[in-house]
Amino acid sequence: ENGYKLWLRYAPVAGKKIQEHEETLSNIFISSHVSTAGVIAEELKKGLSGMLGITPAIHQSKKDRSYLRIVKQPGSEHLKNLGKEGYTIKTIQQKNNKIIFIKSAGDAGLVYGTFHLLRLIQTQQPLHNIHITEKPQIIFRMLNHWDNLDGSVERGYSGASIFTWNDLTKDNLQRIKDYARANASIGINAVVLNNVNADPRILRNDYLQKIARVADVLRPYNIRIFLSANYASPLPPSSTPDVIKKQGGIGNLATADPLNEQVQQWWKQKVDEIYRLIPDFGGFLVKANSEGMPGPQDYGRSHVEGANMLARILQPHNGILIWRAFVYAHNNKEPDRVKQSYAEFQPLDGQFDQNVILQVKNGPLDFQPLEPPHPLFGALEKTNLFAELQITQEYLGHSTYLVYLAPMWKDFLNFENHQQKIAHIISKKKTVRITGIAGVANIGDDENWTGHHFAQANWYAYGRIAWNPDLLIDSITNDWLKMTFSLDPSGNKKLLNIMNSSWMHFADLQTPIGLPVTTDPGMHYYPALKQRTNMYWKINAKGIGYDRTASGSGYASQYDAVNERLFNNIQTCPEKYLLFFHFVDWNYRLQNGKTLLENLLQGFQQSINSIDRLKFTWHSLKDQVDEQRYKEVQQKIDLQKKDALEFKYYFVGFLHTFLQ
Ligand code: BDP
Repeated sequence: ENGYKLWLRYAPVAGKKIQEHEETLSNIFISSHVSTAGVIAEELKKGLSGMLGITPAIHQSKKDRSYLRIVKQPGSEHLKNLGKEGYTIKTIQQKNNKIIFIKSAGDAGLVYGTFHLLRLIQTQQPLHNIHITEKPQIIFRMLNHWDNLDGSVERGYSGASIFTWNDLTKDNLQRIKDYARANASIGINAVVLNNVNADPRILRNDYLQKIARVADVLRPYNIRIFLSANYASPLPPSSTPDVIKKQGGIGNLATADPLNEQVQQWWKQKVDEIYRLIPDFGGFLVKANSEGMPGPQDYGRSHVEGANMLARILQPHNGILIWRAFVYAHNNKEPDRVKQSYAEFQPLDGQFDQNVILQVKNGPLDFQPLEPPHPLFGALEKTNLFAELQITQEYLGHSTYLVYLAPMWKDFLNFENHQQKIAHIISKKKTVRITGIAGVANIGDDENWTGHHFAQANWYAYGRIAWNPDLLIDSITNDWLKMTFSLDPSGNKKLLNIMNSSWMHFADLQTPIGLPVTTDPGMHYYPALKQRTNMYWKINAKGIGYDRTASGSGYASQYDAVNERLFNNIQTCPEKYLLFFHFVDWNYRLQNGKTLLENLLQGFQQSINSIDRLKFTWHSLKDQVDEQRYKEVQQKIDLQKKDALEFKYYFVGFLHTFLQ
């Protein structure tokens, strides 16, 4: 096996629990007028033949027999309350017949219900007495691809882009279809196809035509397409191609000023053109005035003016405008860069239009292995907010390290600010209409999609969490393990434990006690410490860290009063964030009674030990895993060990230069 099938392997399952339903699963009835009937039938055939060796008959009418019935009931009050994506699955016994119902008020809900039933079989759950009611907790469950038009992927570690714009053949479309199946199986319903550092050419008609073909493939799986738009698109093309991303557009105007009428007209025509080709187009994602990208501030206009202009043009089409809060403007005078985003956007609360969404990274710095949650969560009452997570392991060992990110995301979602858990801030509508979550994808054209076989788990877990941020991690991980491998229960348990602790062990090495940005400035992989001092943290003979308390940069005051107090005080600051918020003396004693230095060294060693345990465990599962995947994972583990050891030696050596 090469991993291409992801968690949709549909490997044979045996056992009485499933066998007693074979007749039911061999006869499928799908009610008429289900626009997704084709993909539902196709998936069931694939799944049931793989797992149970049966080829189900698809019936148009119901007779007196056992059936799997897939029924759309738009009129049912109960189903309407679950929305078009919600569904129920229920088994009933009618005379001698066992019937499994999947019901929804919408076509999408039936697709999700089908994947759920297949998952129950894959994970060998009993089917005789099920009564499931599901409804997504978050409206937009997105993937953000950072894919470029030339096929490269920014921060991608698993090959080239799967969106091959120069060569969109049938084969590529098949891969895109498999990508859609995988996404639908975990509830992802929206994808941004291109990099936030947007090449303006993506909005050219020739590209839009190709995108429309991709949209046709994704539509039956309930996935809407979004595009990253370059704010300078109305400008003429740049004459210097190497800076095409940052300067120049695809138009012929002299300005991209959002208050200019011609600019507005340009965007209106462009948006109309897009909707003619892709009637269910979702909208734009914009990175503006950050890291050199153009934006309204280039013309003396605010983020509000910039975003609302585009939002008003998308609004009649039911489109939304997602504006990123990740702003590092070169002209910002604030030395502590983590303060910029909140300072810029918190005062704008209430000024954005109703179809504008602010997309905020989980942390204030930049997708670090460990950093405190962004203080904007909970601080905006009248602004739609999407959380942006990173599935690709930019700062988390690329596709070389086995790092399972679900525990990190859970930690973020469980954090409370302004008396609310982030999981609820992003999922419960109070004063805003639109909820959402975005994950920067780790998908590429590698055979196994994600480079590391275990990185598939991050894509999987992200989708499940996006559907329901309150889900328990272990249930997600267990499902993934059972669907991805065919291990005995003790093998599953061993891997579950290793996966769950992998994030903290990684952080112990690369973000120890909350010290962020320890890697090189380009790749964000190899250790680089000297270059990272001053801007991100300080180090000298006395200690290490960054003082972000009231006596330092004052960043802690961007949180609510409870967190501010907690973080400001070295005694109460959670130790995992200690060096993020404080400059700490080498001899300061942590809760375990050991000094800061001792803790750092101990963490490094534990991190290395955890890789040894991983290696040992993986080896013990050799007989249970197919050869190709076994070997490929083993090779990754060896490389991880080597690179982690180097990281450790480098780090310890660096620290010693400051210690007498
Ligand atoms: C940083 C990445 C960079 C992205 C940027 C962003 O290093 O490649 O363009 O974030 O999110 O993490 O815009």
